[in-house]
Amino acid sequence: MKFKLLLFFLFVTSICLAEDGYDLWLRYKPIEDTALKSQYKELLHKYVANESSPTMAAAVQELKCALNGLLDYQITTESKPSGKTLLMGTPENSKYIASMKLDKDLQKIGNEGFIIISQKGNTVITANTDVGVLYGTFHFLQLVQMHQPIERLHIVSSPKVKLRVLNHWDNLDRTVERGYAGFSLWDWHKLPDYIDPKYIDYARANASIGINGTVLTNVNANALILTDTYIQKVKALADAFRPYGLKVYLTARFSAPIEIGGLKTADPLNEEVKQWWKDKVDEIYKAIPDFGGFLVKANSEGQPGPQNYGRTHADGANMMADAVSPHGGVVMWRAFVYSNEEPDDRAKQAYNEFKPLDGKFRENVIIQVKNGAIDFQPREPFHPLFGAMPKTPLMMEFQITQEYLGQGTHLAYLAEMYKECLDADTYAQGKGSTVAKVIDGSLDNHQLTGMAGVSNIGTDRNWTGQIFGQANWYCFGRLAWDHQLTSEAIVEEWIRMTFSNEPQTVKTIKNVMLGSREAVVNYMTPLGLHHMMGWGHHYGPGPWVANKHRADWTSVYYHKADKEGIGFDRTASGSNAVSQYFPEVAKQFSSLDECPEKYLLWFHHLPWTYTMKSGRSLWDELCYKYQAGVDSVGQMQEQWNSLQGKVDEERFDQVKSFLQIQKNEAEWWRNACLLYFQTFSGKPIPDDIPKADHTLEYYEELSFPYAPGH
Ligand code: GCW
Repeated sequence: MKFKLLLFFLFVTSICLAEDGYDLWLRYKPIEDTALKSQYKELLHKYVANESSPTMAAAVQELKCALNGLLDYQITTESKPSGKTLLMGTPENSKYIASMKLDKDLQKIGNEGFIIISQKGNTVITANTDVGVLYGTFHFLQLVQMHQPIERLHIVSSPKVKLRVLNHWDNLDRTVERGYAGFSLWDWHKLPDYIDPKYIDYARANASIGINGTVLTNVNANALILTDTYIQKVKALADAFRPYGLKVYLTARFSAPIEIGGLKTADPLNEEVKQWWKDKVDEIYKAIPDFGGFLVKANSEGQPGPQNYGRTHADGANMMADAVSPHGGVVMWRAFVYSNEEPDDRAKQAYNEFKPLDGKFRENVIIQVKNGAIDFQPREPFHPLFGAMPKTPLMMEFQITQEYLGQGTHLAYLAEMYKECLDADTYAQGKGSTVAKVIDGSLDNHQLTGMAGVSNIGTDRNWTGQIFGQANWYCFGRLAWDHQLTSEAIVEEWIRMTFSNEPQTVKTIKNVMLGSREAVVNYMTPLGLHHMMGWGHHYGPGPWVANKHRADWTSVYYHKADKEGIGFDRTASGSNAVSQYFPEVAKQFSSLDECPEKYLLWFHHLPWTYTMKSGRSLWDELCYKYQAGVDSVGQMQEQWNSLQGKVDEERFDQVKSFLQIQKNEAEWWRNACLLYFQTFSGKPIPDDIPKADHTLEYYEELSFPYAPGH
């Protein structure tokens, strides 16, 4: 009996302690250190704020909820500051703030930045706009969550890029293309009448990291989203998100005038077509006055576009831009274009297509370019378009969802990948012309700037399917706000808010996360290999994928392994893709001595016997890289296991199980790829690398017809 009681007690305790991840990094768990708690309490006793706007009300609500959790205390409102008061507002909505002479700082921060300053014993969170105050409030609460001192603050912060948007590849039937966290958050069938509380938490989470836009629908677009019925649903979401500074955008299917408009053509130069888009846009703005604009995938992977009518991407983009321009909207036009019919190297095609159009786009068009020239691979060199279109604003497109990085389970902290690209030097205007400077507009003096992240969010209780997926949503937002933050600084914030402030726990989780993306690169596509995943679903290894209806969707197109060697020659003797980079970069990538080994097989086809910097042959190095990836996952597991009892059971167990899946799959990648490449190299796999459990044929025959996200 006693035993049963004990079991019951243990069960109840573990339920109480369980955390399902829903709260993300906004957990607001009680601060246990009583001294710290009373320090905070002293300064956070009372607040003064004008709560008349929905955004100010949201900021105050967040403050109350957070302090209630963190300090177990209800902060009370006052009519005027009297020392040790938290003062929130703008010079417009607070006469106290207006009298504070903060003009110098306020002039620096634009429409969305914020100031947090200690003055006369009060703490002031201010901005030029209410949404700036909201961002400031979240930042302030982050400091408290991280147990930072708040007595003497002077923080002035503003975003480096203007459009900080999530791209949801969500379909109207609620499936999500390349989504591994359940179904789409948008419950279209119940909209507009039912506003799921999750929508509000989604908006809060985005606001907490400064994300200010969301493209609700898949770039492989469905024209129905532009019909009246759906516009009403989109309006309901826009209304729910508005207090949090989150604008909605939609993907526009280029052939919509035919599909839902009854026209015979979608030719962008046709007057009727132009009028149709104008009318459609007017209709949208009537319902949603702050609608953000359109994101368009055109003439890519079967999507319709201006080229169907012999027109250019500029013709198409400008036609839509003219429609949204009177309302202040923008068009984000994707440069992810390539065609099977085009004989040139796929890596060159976007540049070939877009570079000549530089300067031909309307002012409210921004070209959205993926970080690399192929497609969100675990590692790609930066896209040659960055820096190459000085007269056109370019925005970054990163993938947050892990289509090619282990999908729903693998732990891969992506700030490492984002930073690698942002910090890369294009040499467009000499040394120091980084991709980040192209993106933030400073290199070519553009005002319209942006960064998009393909969302990893779905209906799973913890939003992203795996807990560590949350870190990628988080770091995307933080880098869109400030690309100068280091990946390490961001990870520290996230860990402290998501798990714990306990130093050893922070250190251990950091160790698990910081090398995780490199581990994935090593066990999937080391040394510059790319595009070797399974057919269609992209889950698991498929270096043997060949003889399909599109050569550019096969793996052999990219690795070009043969008896002699492996790799894609993109130097002057091959496709000459290197020539699309500025000379300094082209020279580096072309030269075998200077090309970083991490990009070696991206740019060079080399013999299996080629001597690497380590002194090993290319074949041996490849084998050891795969093994290094597997070993890293083993180390991640060990580190994680040491956290048992230090992080809550539910999340501990999920991560533990997922790391085991990752380990098994890392071994699967290693075995499948090495056995396959061995058929060309003809060389032995070094003895100290564990033998594959199965034959190559076994791996080749595995099939996953129901892999999620496909
Ligand atoms: O990465 C590829 C994906 C497609 C996606 C496409 C794109 C939305 O496999 O699923 O389609 O890129 O970015 O348009």
